[in-house]
Amino acid sequence: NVDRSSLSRGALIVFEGLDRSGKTSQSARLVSFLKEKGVPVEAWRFPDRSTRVGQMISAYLANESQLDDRTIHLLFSANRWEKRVQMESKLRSGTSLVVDRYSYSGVAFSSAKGLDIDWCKAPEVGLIAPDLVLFLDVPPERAAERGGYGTERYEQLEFQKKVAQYYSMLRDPTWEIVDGCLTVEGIEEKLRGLVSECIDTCQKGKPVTN
Ligand code: DGP
Ligand code: NA
Ligand code: NA
Repeated sequence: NVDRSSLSRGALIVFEGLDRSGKTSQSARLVSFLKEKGVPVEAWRFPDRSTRVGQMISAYLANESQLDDRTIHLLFSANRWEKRVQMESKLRSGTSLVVDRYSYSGVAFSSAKGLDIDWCKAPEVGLIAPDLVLFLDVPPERAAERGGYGTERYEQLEFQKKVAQYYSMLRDPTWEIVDGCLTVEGIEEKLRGLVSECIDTCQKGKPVTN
């Protein structure tokens, strides 16, 4: 006898937003909530700095290395591609993934530097499509006030304003825009509702797509 529950797949849930929008803490809170409910789930993030490609990205972000804009764009993309097989097998085995940044960051941050948006999208084609994108919406000025930016390359107000403009061009029906200026608990509550619905739909047989 086949256990039907083992056939249901996990959901690919992606957090997007500007630096300091609260993605990292909200994704951690969401993962603990789902784990407590007994949902099989893992917290992922991109860039995944643990791989060799990820280490090159990390050095670039820390301004320890200089790379051509297209070169670093392709490294960020390669960092997602190198995790694709594992991502698909997790989802198919029933584990949901909550991912802090994905292709939308790839396109928004590189387009904000002036690269052609279609060129930026091309290497992302064929990666697994998210079931739900949770965009934490915080105006760049507000994000900048939050304990200040770190010292990484993109953490500057003028640049973040451009990133926000490109993000707004990338919205699609998988997106839910969540007001990132609400209280931590208010945001958490909204996210929980959106995610529970998404996980249900995936369990009921929504296919995994590229
Ligand atoms: P984080 O570890 O989430 O703080 O991300 C590091 C920085 O890199 C952050 O400023 C966002 C940026 N970033 C994330 N993914 C990509 C990507 O695919 N391409 C580019 N150009 N930047 C990215
Ligand atoms: Na950052
Ligand atoms: Na972050």
